[in-house]
Amino acid sequence: MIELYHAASSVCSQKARIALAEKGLEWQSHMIDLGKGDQFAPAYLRLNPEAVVPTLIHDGLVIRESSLLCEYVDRLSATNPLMPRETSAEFTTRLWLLRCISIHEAINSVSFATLMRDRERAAHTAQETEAALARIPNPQVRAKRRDVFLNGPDSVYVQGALHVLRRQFEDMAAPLANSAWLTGAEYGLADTVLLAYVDRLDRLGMAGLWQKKFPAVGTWLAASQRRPSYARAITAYISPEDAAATRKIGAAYWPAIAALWE
Ligand SMILES: N[C@@H](CCC(=O)N[C@@H](CS)C(=O)NCC(=O)O)C(=O)O
Repeated sequence: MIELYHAASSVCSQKARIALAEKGLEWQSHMIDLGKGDQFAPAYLRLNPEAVVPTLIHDGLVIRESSLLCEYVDRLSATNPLMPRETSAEFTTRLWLLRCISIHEAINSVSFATLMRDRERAAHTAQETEAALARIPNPQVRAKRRDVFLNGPDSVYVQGALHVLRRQFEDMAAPLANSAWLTGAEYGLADTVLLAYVDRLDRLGMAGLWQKKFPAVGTWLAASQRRPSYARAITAYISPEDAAATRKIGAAYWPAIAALWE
């Protein structure tokens, strides 16, 4: 049996659900409410000591790290193989899997400096926010979260994020000039693991990051969003009200982000 501990709108959880949907696998859901602090429950910390989602359990094996988890899921069935067989495409994919760690951090920085910052301020006092930050196990993660909440788009973490994203879009746009998907004519694991990150920026109304300079990324995003896996793994978990609220907050921050991008 496949069990997935995940959160509704977390990008890494979306990634895991996309892979499961692409493979057509059945799985048992364990929802973790990150806002309520479910990730700090002792039983969950035993599975994932850094208090993050997703975590997958299969036949007693605990898999953390969403990219690794997607690769593992790909191996569970022969249906719709996602890892390319050809060596060069396989290693291009492997590089994207590694780069997802810094891409995740970039998306996390942009999200927490904008959307999550406003949500946090609306829902909690400064003291409550400090108490929540104190529960984050890694002091570096805690320091970053505090900085983006305090400085918003002026945070150095946002500048670092935009550096990573520019490289990501450049390196996506190059192959997409010649093929529909990142590793060729066939949809693959690189497409699977990058979708949720680009989609988050799209949902924040920040498509201006690629529209002018990297339009092929927009074409790829639209094609990815048309796949049935997108509706099952992402849209199904976000209410229209939540989607509208996300876009509204993102739009308010967009001029500050756009000024850093030019
Ligand atoms: N590199 C990890 C990152 C995991 C991660 O940071 N997940 C976020 C959600 S996307 C999380 O659980 N954050 C906990 C929190 O916000 O308290 C992965 O890809 O699985």
